[in-house]
Amino acid sequence: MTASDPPQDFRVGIVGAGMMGADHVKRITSTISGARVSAVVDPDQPRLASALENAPGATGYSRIEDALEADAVDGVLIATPGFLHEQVLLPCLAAGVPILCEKPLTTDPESSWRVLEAEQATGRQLIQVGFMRRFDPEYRQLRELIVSEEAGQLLMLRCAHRNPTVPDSYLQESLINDSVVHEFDVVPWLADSPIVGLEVKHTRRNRLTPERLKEPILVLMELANGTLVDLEMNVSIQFGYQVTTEAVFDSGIARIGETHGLQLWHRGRSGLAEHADFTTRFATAYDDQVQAWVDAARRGTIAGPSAWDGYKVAVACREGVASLFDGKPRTLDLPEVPAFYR
Ligand code: ISE
Repeated sequence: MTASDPPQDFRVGIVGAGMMGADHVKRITSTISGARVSAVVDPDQPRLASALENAPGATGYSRIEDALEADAVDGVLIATPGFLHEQVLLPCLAAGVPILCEKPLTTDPESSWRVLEAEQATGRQLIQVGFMRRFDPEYRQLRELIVSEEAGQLLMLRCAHRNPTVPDSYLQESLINDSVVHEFDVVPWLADSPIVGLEVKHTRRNRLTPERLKEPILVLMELANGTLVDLEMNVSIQFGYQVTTEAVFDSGIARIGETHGLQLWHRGRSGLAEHADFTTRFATAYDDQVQAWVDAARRGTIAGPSAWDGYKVAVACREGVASLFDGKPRTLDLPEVPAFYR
């Protein structure tokens, strides 16, 4: 290559062509600069074929090992269900490629620890975990406000995480592992203080929730700096998708995630349109996250939550699920952060 040659695009392999994987294929093809989808990996042939339609020039594989062996990718975006993450992460780490891994890192602390060990053996941080809320513009503004102490010290966070409905695959523990998992990452990041205790409480059951679920739930968290956090986790609320946070300070409050946009007065009512799901609510966050990852990966680094962050969340999820089922408060004990992640 000479100095006048255009820089090569970063070749991304997307593993998992379900809802999130297909969304990322479109995002990288149409919105992200400096990258293209070079491979899509999924054992399900119709799903693979449909994702490949949005990735001109990409090759389909049924196993990640084949894409790595063919030297078809410079980086990998993992969008399979969480229980498959470890088996995709390990060969990618062994091949030394940068990884953006959709949340969670893995589904339990033991497997997350194995991933940490494998990453440390490579000698550099290759994993960024896809906790995309850290890239949401309003979350970023709120974090800056907290850090600046413009309205005083942060005293409390009051969060709500509402889904209209959930798919059949969503089980009782998914309330924590699939949904509250986001708050377990973003709350300590916002407040710059780790979770030291948590408790899950049940309110009256929503009669519209599927038979297998008992929700909404209230999750209480205590942070090391004394901040208390409450979270309404609600997945059958029908009206739309909403994720809000109210921060209470010494001398003021701040709110993010409020419904906004075009207000319509019509047929005797006035209103704003609400999001139907997370792909639109967090579209900017997903775009910014993937762009930041691509740019950082090209420089040989990461630009977001690390595998250690993923491990901490796995520990919080284990305790959260335990409290979900027995209602008892839990304290969170973490091993010392390995020097590699300091
Ligand atoms: C889903 O998997 C997500 O990650 C969404 O962000 C979350 O709001 C939803 O509850 C989960 O099921």
